[in-house]
Amino acid sequence: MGALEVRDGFTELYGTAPEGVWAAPGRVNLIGEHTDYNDGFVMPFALPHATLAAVARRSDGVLRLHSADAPGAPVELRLADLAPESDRTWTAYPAGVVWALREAGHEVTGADIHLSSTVPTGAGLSSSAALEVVVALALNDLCALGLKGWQLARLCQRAENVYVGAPTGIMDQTASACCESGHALFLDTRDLSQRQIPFDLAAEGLRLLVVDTRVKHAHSDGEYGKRRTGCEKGAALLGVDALRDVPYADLDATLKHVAEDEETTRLVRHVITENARVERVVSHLRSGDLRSIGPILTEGHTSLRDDFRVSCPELDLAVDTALASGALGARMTGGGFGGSAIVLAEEADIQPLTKAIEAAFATAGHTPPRVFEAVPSAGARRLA
Ligand code: GAF
Repeated sequence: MGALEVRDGFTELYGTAPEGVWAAPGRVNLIGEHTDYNDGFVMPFALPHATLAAVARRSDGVLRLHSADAPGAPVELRLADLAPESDRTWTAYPAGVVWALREAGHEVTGADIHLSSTVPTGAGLSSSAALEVVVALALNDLCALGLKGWQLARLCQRAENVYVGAPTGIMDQTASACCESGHALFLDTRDLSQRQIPFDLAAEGLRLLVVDTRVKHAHSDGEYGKRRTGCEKGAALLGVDALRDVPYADLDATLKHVAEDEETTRLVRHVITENARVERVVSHLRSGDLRSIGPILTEGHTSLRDDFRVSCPELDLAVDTALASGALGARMTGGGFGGSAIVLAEEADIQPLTKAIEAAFATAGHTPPRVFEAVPSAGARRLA
């Protein structure tokens, strides 16, 4: 759905035109998984798939929310009644953003919002962050709050952690708010310092596929939180603020230190090696050597599967089939437990590779995957 349709949808619903239309994208994470809540490095890029919001301010303390993807009348909420963990439906994400803005002292007095999204939900492609960021950006513009992208990302993370009750890191919201077309975002999640790294696959004759396994995942489920707690335990045992503080050069000595605790050993090893993988990928991209990142992506998958244990049979099948069919590298992306894998491949190999993955899923009796090409696209912006 384009900006005009969302604008018209708003007018039809609320009987008056919106003040503007905004967009915020979903993301793919190239490398740096489960590092963001360890103060580590990540490297996402924005998808062309985005959530659009047509918005108009109100001054009566009422928030009305409607989504083209959830038919029915708008949901009407009173700002004074917004309370953490009071809502288990999709409206918790936009309402949580309004709550977080007001909690931070920003003057938001109400809004009418109509949304429409092309970001697949539950696919590990940050549909929640896109929904949060588009609302935050619209209100930032309309209420002249003057917040920068990284500040909006922090507020959206707070909405998700406290209001929705999902203990996620900061990567997805920052990716949606700050990514740029044709680039991957090298982000230090400790201080949110960022570098835009040119990432032009087509110019090198390469393609990156997303394989949505259609196995739904949810971050508020316990497994994500358990990994997070396990990493915190590892940091405490090692006497550091966060696992980010352990240099890769100290890997062996560090693992000896926690060797008696098998689970902590695995979690710590993943985070330390994954941070190093991000730095290796950045260095290859800086020298224009895109093909060399393939094996690093695959190493990342092995680490997520065996050490962090967040993969699933469908993700492993997508990765293994892609590699057996000539991919340069492949890995699961996002939180895991379902969701999507990414595949880096030569342009000429894309069609046979896609067919091989579809055939492997059919043979295994899995739901057919949704396979599409990911092109690094623009971050959140005003459309109209
Ligand atoms: C999810 C979370 F939302 C992110 O913060 C991040 O931890 C990711 O899983 C794993 O890298 O997308």
